[in-house]
Amino acid sequence: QVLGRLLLTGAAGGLGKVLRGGLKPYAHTMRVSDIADMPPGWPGEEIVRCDLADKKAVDELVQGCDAIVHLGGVSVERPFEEILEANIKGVFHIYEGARRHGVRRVVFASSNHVVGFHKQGKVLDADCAKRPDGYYGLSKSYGEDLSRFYFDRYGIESACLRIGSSFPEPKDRRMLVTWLSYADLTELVRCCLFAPRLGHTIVYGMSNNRDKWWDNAQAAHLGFVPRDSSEPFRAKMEAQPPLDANDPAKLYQGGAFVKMGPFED
Ligand code: NAI
Ligand code: 15L
Repeated sequence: QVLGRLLLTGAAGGLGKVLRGGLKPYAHTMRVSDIADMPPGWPGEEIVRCDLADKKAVDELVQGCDAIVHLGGVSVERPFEEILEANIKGVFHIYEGARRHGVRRVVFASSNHVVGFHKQGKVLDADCAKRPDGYYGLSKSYGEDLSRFYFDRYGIESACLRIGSSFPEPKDRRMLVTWLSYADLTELVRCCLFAPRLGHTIVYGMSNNRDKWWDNAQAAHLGFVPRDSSEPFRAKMEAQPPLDANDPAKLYQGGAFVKMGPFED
């Protein structure tokens, strides 16, 4: 299956670079966008510099696209004002553009930080209470609610990917549980783009790791089967000094994010 034109936001970022290559076989044209500079593309790519906080620019960006993979925004905990522009206004502009231009499907990069204040070891499903662990997690929680509204009101289908930790390798003990390999990320996004029925799906983005805090039973219709595992990195991660048992970064699923901020002027 191949889409006509796919919009990829956040294309200059870590995961954007991965999906810019990884999704290439699945779209005749890929419109890749970021506020940052990007290296020149290949035939079949359209490079558009765009600030997600600029409603008119995002409206033009979305026009003519058949589906959207929305990765763009601030990807770590930051002062609320920064998050408001890039993430909260940004995701609203994306969905408004989708509504206005008839885009029927969006894959939204949410985050495990929507549920970051649940205790480590507890197993969460798609219906668990949200417990955002900061302004960043709150912005992703807003994006999930917004996408639900656009599905209920306008029938725009979305997958909200509660991505764990997607990097070339896990970086610490927590990421032995939360790690999502780049290959599994690419496959997850592919499944979301082409599932016959997506509706509004919440799915946790994790590889087939030994220990699990998340249950994707409610996303079975995606047909996503993670192939990789963090296990080959276990010895290296367990050689790192352990955190104190009472450290909030050790107690909560969100790890160190739960103790970032507040940000004073
Ligand atoms: P990243 O920070 O490397 O990439 C984000 C991109 O968004 C950057 O290229 C940045 O320039 C762009 N951006 C920021 N503000 C913008 C604005 N106002 N307008 C347009 N573009 C803007 O982050 P990464 O790791 O690639 O993550 C991609 C997405 O996945 C993000 O939404 C992040 O929150 C989410 N995510 C990533 C995880 C990970 O482990 N890498 C885990 C959970 C969620
Ligand atoms: C995220 O949401 C961040 O974007 C990423 O940088 C990681 O810190 C990840 O979560 C994580 O929780 O490990």
